[in-house]
Amino acid sequence: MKKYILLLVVICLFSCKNENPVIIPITNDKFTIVDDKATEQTHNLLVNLKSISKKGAMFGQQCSTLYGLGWYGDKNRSDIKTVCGNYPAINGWEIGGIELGNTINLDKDKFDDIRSHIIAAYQRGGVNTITWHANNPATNGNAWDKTQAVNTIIPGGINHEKYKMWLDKIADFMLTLKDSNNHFVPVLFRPFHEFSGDGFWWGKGNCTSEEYIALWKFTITYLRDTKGVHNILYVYSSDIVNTQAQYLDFWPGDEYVDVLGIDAYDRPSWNFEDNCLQLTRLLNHIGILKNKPIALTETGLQNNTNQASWWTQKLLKVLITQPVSYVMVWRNENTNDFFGPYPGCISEADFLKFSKSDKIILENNLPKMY
Ligand code: BMA
Repeated sequence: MKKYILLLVVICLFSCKNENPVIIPITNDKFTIVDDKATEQTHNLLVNLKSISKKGAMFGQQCSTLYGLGWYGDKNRSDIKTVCGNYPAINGWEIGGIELGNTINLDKDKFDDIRSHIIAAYQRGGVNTITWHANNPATNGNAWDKTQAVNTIIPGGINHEKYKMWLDKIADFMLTLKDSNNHFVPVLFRPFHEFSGDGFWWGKGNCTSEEYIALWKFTITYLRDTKGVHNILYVYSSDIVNTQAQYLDFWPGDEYVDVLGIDAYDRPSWNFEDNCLQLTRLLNHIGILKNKPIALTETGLQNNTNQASWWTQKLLKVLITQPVSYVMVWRNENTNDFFGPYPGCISEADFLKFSKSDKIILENNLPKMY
């Protein structure tokens, strides 16, 4: 019976025209979570991520409360909050460098600061997600060093023991994420992102799909079963893709993924509204098949100096038609590398309008997530 309902949904999905909002009921209600020993809060986060998309998309930014344009480390500050009065609902953090035992990440942010911002966001009711631009384990070069490495760290590889020590460092960090009640803070961990492109040593072209899958499965089983880390939801996220097959090329199996993501930035060759809409429709389709929440895990128009209405005319148009659970723009590093709004930027007024849309969820209008 379920098969027929699913088929109906799929037919309905394909028969809907682009301009019509697509609201698709979730019919496959079997709940699955990667870690069946996940803490109650982590479990609740996944349940609520699935349902929040009926209300709207949580909006956020990488490193938003740690720094922004012209400031670093100020208390209770975020460029998003300065522009619209509210903190992001989803907060992104980067732990590249943790594997080396460093006290700062590759962007020179202190892990102690990252930890305290994660805990603070959680205690305010917000959600945190973590990326890992891991060094190349075969060469000790950075994440962009494309020398083949995945085959050296999976079980049987010459750097496998070294990789286990790297994961020990990640586990140590995850296990220090505790609130004042001694509860673990859940995080959405998004390792080995943008796998469909060849930008990183773990991307397509630099490893086979079998190697990537072995790496993904080992990483999860080691953190979960060997190290006993139970405050993680796992996010599988590609770069832009054209087909479902391409998206699922590195798929490790339904039982190894909690959330489906795509990173899709506005780019010169693109009509963002159309192209990103197509992508999120594809993601939504796969999300229904897999019964998992979907997210636009990275997006933005870098250094926007000429599209004053990008937020409402481009991004919002995508978000209002697709049940995306969250959307995150990358960091405001400096005036030559920013993705979010800031006071005085060209899109400030439009961002304020965007933030007031009933489809956009910031920290102040987040339902209880845990
Ligand atoms: C990338 C860039 C890099 C940065 C990395 C990790 O997208 O912003 O400069 O080192 O993310 O934060």
